[in-house]
Amino acid sequence: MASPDVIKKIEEGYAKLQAAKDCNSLLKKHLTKKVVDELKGKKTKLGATLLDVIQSGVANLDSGVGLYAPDAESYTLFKPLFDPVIQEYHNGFAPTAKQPATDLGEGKTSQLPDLDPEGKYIQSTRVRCGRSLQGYPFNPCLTEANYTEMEAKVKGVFEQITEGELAGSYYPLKGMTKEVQNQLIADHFLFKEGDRFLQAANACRFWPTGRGIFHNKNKTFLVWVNEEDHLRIISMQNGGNVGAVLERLIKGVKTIEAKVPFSRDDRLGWLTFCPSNLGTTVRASVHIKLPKTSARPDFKKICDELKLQIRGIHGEHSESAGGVYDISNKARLGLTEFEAVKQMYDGVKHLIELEKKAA
Ligand code: ADP
Ligand code: CIR
Repeated sequence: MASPDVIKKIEEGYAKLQAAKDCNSLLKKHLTKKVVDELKGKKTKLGATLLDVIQSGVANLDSGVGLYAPDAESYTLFKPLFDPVIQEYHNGFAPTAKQPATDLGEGKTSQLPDLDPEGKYIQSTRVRCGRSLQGYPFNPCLTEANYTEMEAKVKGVFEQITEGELAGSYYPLKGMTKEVQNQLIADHFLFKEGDRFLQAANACRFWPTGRGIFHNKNKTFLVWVNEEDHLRIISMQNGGNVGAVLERLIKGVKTIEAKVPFSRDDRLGWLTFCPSNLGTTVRASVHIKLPKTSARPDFKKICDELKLQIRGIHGEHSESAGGVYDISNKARLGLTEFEAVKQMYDGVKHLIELEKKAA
């Protein structure tokens, strides 16, 4: 049972959200009085409460989603809150729906030829997925010893990738110079530091312990360790060759998952800390310049209809710069990995056609 102090904070959080006229988060919408009363006393086996779930969105009223799952059990214990958020974020994925079996798109990448062979619009393409190590909860429930142990475990896996394009080195954040770290962030390879959404979710404890990045020589295959998720596996390169980027990601995911087991839920697919990443966990994106189309007042509406999400040049919660936008698939649950990438592919193809017509 949650303590009276925690219950009081949950009720204060609810009141703060209700009073915030400019707050449009999914948390605010779905954290009704009924849900608060039903869930405020509950606690998972690891001790997580509704307060742990909602505190990021309460502290950050500009959140789009606003909630996180401190552990896997939270998705079931706090279902009356998570289910409607999941349904709205992931294209209507119903409480009775089930994530399809994994299909990364092996043997199908030739269906994704270069979106911009003349290099007129797309600067770079990236596909990432998240994975959680079996046997460990998510950030707020991890101990310092857990972080160190998990890092050692995955470092051991990286050390076995010695041949071919994927071979590289692991660079822990601990000991990395600020200069190197900031350059990696500016070049879009490394996660940023001090994300206020993650901090308020209690996801940055013991930082930089256990955090780091593995990458190959060309920085086309990268793995983030213990940032938002235990692992973020990433493939990226300049230009618009989505098929080649996906092909490399498939190779990377298969190599890693052959050596370490990941948490998967029968209904929700691959488990992640943020409900927006469940299922495939795939975000396939391009950095693209569409001067005419992006200037249209209905640009966001066009992207919404194509099931695309617009982010800024430095990722989530950043602004566009120099007319470059990060355009990706929005939903990650209720479709296969290949379908998620294809959603971005088809949508961006359409946007490029619009741009050509407007010229
Ligand atoms: P995530 O994609 O893992 O959800 P972010 O939105 O914060 O997280 O993006 C992480 C980094 O990846 C940022 O630096 C962002 O600019 C970079 N990035 C995303 N898509 C692309 C792309 N297509 N090309 C180059 N960098 C990209
Ligand atoms: C928010 O609600 O805006 C942040 N908590 C981030 C939510 C979306 N995150 C994501 O897609 N990885």
